[in-house]
Amino acid sequence: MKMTFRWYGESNDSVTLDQIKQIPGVEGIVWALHNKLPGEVWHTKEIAEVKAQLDKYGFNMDVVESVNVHDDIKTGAKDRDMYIENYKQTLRNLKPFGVKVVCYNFMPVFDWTRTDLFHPVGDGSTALYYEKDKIIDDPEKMADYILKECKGYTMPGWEPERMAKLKELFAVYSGVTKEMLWDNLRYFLEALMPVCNELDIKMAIHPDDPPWDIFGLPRLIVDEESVERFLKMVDDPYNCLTLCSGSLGANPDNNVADIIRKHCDRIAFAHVRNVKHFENGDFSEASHRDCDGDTGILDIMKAYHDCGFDGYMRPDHGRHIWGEKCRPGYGLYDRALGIMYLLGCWDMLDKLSAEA
Ligand code: DNO
Repeated sequence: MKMTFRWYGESNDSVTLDQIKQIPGVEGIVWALHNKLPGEVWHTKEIAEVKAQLDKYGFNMDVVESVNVHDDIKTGAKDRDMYIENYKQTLRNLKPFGVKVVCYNFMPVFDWTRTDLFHPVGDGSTALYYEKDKIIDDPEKMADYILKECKGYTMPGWEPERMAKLKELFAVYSGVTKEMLWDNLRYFLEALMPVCNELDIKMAIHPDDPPWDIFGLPRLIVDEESVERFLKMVDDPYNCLTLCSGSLGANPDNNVADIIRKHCDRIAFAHVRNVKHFENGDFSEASHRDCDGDTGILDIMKAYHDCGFDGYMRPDHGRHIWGEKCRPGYGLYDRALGIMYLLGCWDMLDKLSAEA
């Protein structure tokens, strides 16, 4: 397992590379060109700038999160082939920098969705929160809230220029059924796989977060059955998963450790996050410690270890603790605590298996 840490880039993150360097065990930075809109080609010169920043600290840039997918590809619109060609070109431009895994998602309109970015946890800290009843019929109200509360940071998937066109986006997706979305995903991946094989770059889809339909929009990667359908649909070792325990774990019926055991060879990138469920369907994000949530972090780490997982892992969202001012979910402190917990589990599992 190779431990990584997500960083949004110079002048786009409250956390510095200097700070990340002091967290034990981090080998690589999960990065992206966050100024790029979906569909734009990432140019070599821009990638080289990030590489120079990471090189100073000896971090690799093996994992990109995310190269976002243009809506024309998701909806199967007439320009999709042009955007797929752009995507291929971006992959070609990433190759010389050692990139091995590209994370992306196929969620219509919204990326991950929460109703409260700073919800009190009860110990003085706050965390991202999802209140089911707030996600019923008014996406614009929710988008306004997110844009107002995100403390000036542009959050991936919630770019103001996209949110300004929310009505148009909903109109574009209105005729797209779940089966059409599956077809468009297959079309996209079948076009990319030869290039991924040639470049040795894995495409790693992020599950839908939350893992159910919202605002009448279909969501695909939501449970074991859909994960299986996805992997079989394009049965290629370069068609992989970003297995996000928090996204899948938001549905109490999903057993994330079981999914890992079943599909470990196709997991290129592991997001480890803990979620606490409430009876009415709401959920709160929690510390990475197993007993603080319901995701089964210990079972998850054991499943990865038993399978000999040698892909990339990162702690996922953290709470906001000790008064830290940061991007929602992406502060330094709680994610650094998360890494120490995950590495603590891993080191102990290594020791136990060496002694066995
Ligand atoms: C949220 C993230 C997601 C993820 C994308 C991948 O914090 O886990 O935004 O990066 O869905 O494309």
